Amino acid sequence: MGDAFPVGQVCRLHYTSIRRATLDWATTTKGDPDMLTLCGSPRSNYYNKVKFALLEKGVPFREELAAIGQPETLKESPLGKVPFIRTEHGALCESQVILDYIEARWPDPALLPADLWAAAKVRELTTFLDLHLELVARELYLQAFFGGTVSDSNKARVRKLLDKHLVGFRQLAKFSPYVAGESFTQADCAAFVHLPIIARATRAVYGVDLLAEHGIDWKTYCDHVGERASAQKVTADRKADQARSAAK
Ligand SMILES: N[C@@H](CCC(=O)N[C@@H](CS)C(=O)NCC(=O)O)C(=O)O
Repeated sequence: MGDAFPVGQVCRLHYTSIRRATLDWATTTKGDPDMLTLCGSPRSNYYNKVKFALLEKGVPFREELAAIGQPETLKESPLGKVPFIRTEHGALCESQVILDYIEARWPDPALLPADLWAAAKVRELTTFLDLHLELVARELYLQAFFGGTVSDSNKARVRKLLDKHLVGFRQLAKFSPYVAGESFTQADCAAFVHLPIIARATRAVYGVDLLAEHGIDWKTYCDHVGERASAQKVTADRKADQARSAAK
């Protein structure tokens, strides 16, 4: 995934300018892609978390661009956030809720262990990644990626939180080789898309990659996960979307 991963930046530029439009590729050939539409942008890390899971599971789906906070998006995602999915039952937002729905509806291949305790441990890790790492680091994106400024007091507050939360994450994460252990799980769908952007944001704002400082070798991990065909598609689609936007 490397350094060229300005998801936050591209999200912002993109979402203020795009129109809703159906992307012209059907991402899988198994089943009917009309069953599920993934809405948002290939430049959103949460969108890519869901897309990664759909691709891993071979679930047929379509993709549709949806802009943050726009009236059309608010009709289906009440906080105007992406991603959301559209199914024959209606719309559903929140990436982890979506992953759990997908897991229940299309159980094979499983992205959660059959063992209830092991599955809960995977969810614990995903919660750390989404809530305690990414959501906290997100406060830095304005300065890291958008040319804005984060106040010194907010920088200090976020750093204190990240230092605490990264110790906790390190305690839970296995990286052996997957984030929850020997098997690829939902937690990898989150880790693969979140860790690089958190590293970039902290490096941009604090001059240091806080993940690396806490002994988290996210690059080796992402290189390994990035060998999967589904990860390569997520990355390639993100880059293509960024290139399309830059060319406008
Ligand atoms: N908790 C949400 C977070 C999604 C999220 O924050 N998406 C970003 C795009 S990467 C967004 O929509 N931001 C706009 C906002 O927060 O208003 C999820 O897991 O789906």
